[in-house]
Amino acid sequence: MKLTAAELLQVRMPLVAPFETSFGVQNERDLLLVRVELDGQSGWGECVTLPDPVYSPEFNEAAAVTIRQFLLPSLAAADTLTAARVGTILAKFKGHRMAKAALELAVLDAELRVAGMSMAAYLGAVRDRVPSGVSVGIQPSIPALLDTVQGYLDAGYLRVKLKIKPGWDIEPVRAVRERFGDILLQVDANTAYTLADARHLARLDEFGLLLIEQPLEDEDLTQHADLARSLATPVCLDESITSAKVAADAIRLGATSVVNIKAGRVGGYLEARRVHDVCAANGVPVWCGGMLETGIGRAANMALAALPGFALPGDTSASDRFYTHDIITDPFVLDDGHIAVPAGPGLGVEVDAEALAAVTVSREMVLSHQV
Ligand code: NPG
Repeated sequence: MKLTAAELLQVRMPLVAPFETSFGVQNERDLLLVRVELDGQSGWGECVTLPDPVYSPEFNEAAAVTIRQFLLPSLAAADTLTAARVGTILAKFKGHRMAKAALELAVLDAELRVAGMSMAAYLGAVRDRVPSGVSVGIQPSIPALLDTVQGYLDAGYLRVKLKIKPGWDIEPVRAVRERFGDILLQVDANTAYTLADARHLARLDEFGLLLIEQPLEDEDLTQHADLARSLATPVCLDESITSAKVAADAIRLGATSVVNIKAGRVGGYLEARRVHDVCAANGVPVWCGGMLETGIGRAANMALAALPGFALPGDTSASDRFYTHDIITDPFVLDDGHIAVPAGPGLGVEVDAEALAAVTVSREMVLSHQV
């Protein structure tokens, strides 16, 4: 197949409530969508960058430039384009994994729609529904936190992840554990601590958490290994794991005993599957992370989370966890704590043109040539 057209969209989706992490508060989700045409067949991809480089070095404007100036021209020059070739074609460009992942997903969607195959089947999914967890941002107070968690448990979420940072860690976790008893509970620090906090973080051990996610800086693999030795709570890496190779290194070092897989962070769903495979080969359980995706990225995450190694509920929540109006015709809903994995061709979801237009800030044809 040949890339015949590509479009870049900036969208701004209002969030149902502010989402606060150790790197800031989001009131809306600004992100990029890409639509490609392969021999005339449309495919959609989502770029999970944020407006600022606070979670990873990538950010929206940089991703747009990278896609326009480097990535799309290279893909357009390929005579035979398939998702499996995207990574190799783009390998000469360093980094920019989220931008690459968005394009690979769009190509894969188009390719699978032509083939009549679902993304779940393509990746090797073994389930038709996935257990759903929810990520709870830093709240203004402990009573507000308890109310928020109560709401999610009432909705049926099977696992709760609390965002933590220095000053908002031991007491919120204690309060949730005391109020809600034996729920599946984990915490996410988004790199907010240093190894000097090891004794403080060990105070979380008494709460029987599933894991503590990314306590230290992205590059601190050895320090995560040191920290892991001083905690009973399992350490799970997110930001640090940028490829299957890094996952293998982190496991070997003892820096991580559980892995959060996000396709954007590792350069695409095919590399995400390789991370899954490396972890499975080492007996390391994985779960699917989330980046406040629209229905497009969410559909792809559900397919990924249906692979056999995804042993823990992921941040694979329903569309209404973040958005009143998703941009797909059938938003993801929670059913008995689970979300159905799309079974139709490609992503298996359809973009709702009107809903998309309502949140589109700009839309530009980046590539359109005669074949
Ligand atoms: O359910 O989509 C979701 C959000 C899960 O907490 C979540 N994501 O650090 O994992 C994270 C965090 C995040 C969101 C990070 C957006 C970066 C951007």
